[in-house]
Amino acid sequence: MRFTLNESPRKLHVAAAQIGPIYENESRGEVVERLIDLMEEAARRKAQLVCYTECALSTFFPRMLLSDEELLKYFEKSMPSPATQPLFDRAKDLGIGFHLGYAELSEDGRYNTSILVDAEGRIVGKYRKAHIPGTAEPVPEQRFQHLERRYFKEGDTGFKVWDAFGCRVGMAICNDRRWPETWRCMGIQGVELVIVGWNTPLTHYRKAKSYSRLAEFHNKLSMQAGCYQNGTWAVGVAHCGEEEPGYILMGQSMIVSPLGEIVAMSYVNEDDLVDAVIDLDLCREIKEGVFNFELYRRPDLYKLIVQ
Ligand code: CDT
Repeated sequence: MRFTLNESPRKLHVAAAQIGPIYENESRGEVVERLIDLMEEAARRKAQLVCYTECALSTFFPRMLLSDEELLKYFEKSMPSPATQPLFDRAKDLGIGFHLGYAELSEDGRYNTSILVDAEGRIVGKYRKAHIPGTAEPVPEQRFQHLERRYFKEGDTGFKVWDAFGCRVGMAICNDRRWPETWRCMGIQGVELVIVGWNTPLTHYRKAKSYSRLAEFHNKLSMQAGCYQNGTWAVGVAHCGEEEPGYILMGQSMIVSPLGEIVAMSYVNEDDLVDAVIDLDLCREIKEGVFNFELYRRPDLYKLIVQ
């Protein structure tokens, strides 16, 4: 069937709920209140789905070397947890769906996790971060660490997609967005909306020599290429700002179209809401065109990728 723009388009109103600095002494309750404020603003704008970032409930603790006991306070043992129940309740009252990233403590270990919650408050999807960056041991010469490999196990869920919000939704977490395999695994399953939260410390980029000036460019490059090459929309959501003197997280929460264009982006490094009404049928123009996988992909030549 030929694709025609505006032929009974499927529309979804999405919002990226960017969160600014979360200080170490801020309680979980205070953070959840900030998230609810953003949700209420999303509802006022009539958004149907509000997306929060990676590990949205606390300061970005992987910068610190913590004991197992100290670590516990950053993790949720259940979802909804007592601290996040008010977020679930408010969402149900408002009839809005949401995406939330959090640090998960499960029986088989600690994961960097995200969930998708429908407008009735049901958890309809769960994803555990696959590409865990940083180190397991502190790097002595670094003032700020990135100890995700110490605190989180590598995710075991793979890249699934869910039929929700009238489309096919997938999730990825921060570093995952830089990997084409993340996008392609979801692309092959017909994804139409990818939700990604991030904590990207510019501190590391500043040390990264040749590409230190390119942090924001690499963010856009990954998001825009992932969308275009798989014909999908994406909502990218930052936890940003100066969390402690000298420790700065990148912003740039954005909504990207299947054509690879940024249609909305935050220009501040604090709590902010960026929203757009997206036309899901626009995905077809790419999926049935330049990236028609059935017609043009050559998986027989791609075996090296998984060997
Ligand atoms: N949270 C996360 O995955 N951050 C990484 C940067 C890690 S720098 C060691 C990112 O890809 O943005």
